[in-house]
Amino acid sequence: MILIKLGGSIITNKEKPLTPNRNSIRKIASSLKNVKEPLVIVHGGGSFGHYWSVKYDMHTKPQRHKAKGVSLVKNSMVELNSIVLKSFVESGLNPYCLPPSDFMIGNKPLTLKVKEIPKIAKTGLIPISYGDAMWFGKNKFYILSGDKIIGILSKLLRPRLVVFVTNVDGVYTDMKSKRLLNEITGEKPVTSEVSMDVTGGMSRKIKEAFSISKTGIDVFFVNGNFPKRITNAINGKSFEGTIFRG
Ligand code: IP8
Repeated sequence: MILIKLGGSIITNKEKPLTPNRNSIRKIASSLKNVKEPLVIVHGGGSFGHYWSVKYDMHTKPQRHKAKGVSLVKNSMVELNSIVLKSFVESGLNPYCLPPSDFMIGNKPLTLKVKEIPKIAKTGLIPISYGDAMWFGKNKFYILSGDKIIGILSKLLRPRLVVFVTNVDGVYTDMKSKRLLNEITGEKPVTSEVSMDVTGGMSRKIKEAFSISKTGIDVFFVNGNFPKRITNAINGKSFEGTIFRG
């Protein structure tokens, strides 16, 4: 089984609130048609979920929040998820909507539910989950990042490999020289990034990728503007991007 994170940066236009990047979603979906292994996908919030999370000051820490904010964040993610689902159907794939509340309670995964996900993927359906505004309990809500979901699913399901798809070529040494790190084996790279994402952007991804790779799973970072790089990484061909060697 292969786990793919479609970052908000590639499936939405982060400069324009509530604007999907339909072209990228379609191109990625059609290239995934060539993957013969079961797939599980998680997508991020981009200019949908993050737009409202920033407006209503919602973060990953469970807190009391305005009902309006929770509602708008959640609805925007459902909307983005349906755009992704529709595009996958139009590309001849069989997506299966999987809200994180289906397999989480509070901020903990429901292991028995999570273990059913690969079984769904093996039937030819593609479970598609997403970062969301989640009920925590005790009148509190929190923002669950898609990257965090990737970490949870990797730990419990041990996919063959994980791919983070973003709108940049991979992990850079720094944003100034933009030198691409091809392979990361030892120390976690330090990034200096100012993020507009309430969940932490690239730093959060690197943190998750690093700890997944520490459990022996290869984690790739590729640019979704070139969907062939996704399939090349999956098929063990040479690809442009970054690998956190498992
Ligand atoms: O873009 C967060 O998911 P991410 C989604 O994967 C929301 O961090 C609701 C902001």
